[in-house]
Amino acid sequence: MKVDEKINSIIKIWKGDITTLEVDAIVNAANSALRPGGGVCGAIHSRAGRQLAEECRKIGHCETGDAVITKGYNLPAKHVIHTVGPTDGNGEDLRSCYIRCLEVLVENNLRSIAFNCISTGIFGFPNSEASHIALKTVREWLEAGNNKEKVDEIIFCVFLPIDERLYHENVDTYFPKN
Ligand code: AR6
Repeated sequence: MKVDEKINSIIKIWKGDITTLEVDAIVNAANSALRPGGGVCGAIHSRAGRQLAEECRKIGHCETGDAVITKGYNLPAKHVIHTVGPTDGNGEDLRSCYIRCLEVLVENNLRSIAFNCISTGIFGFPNSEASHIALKTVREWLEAGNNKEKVDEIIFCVFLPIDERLYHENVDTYFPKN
């Protein structure tokens, strides 16, 4: 993987609560019925307020590996991009979540996004493999076409110490500095 300073300036690893981030869009690790659940989904819905659940109810459904966008309501983030990760450890579906979130971001003329570690909580995807898929997929997406000109900031929001460690260990493989 070659060094690309422009790409490196776009990505960040940040540890903490995704509901506090002032970005164009935060990613929700949703369920296919788009109902308020537990984990990061529960945290996003409680901070956003009841209107978020109402907009999700109108949308109704999201397939595994796909993504849909709503407003952010009471969140500091302007929008929420809801993606449904795999429940069965399917890496292609997890890869698709990252790609669809980025596609939905740029289709809506938005330029900053924060991902959580999709599927690695309640859905049980192995943390290490998930971190490689997240970093590799985002790198490949940024390399494609002129995608790196279309976004300003992509944050990998890690919440657990294990993910903080894995992302810091693996980031240089996909985003080498020199
Ligand atoms: N900020 C950032 N990351 C968080 C936060 C937070 N406030 N809270 C948890 N995480 P999970 P899944 C991390 O379980 O595995 C829900 O019920 C968490 O540590 O939220 O995709 C949905 O409705 C983990 O790293 O999502 C679905 O039914 C990551 O977020 C199902 O759970 C994802 O863990 C989705 O399960």
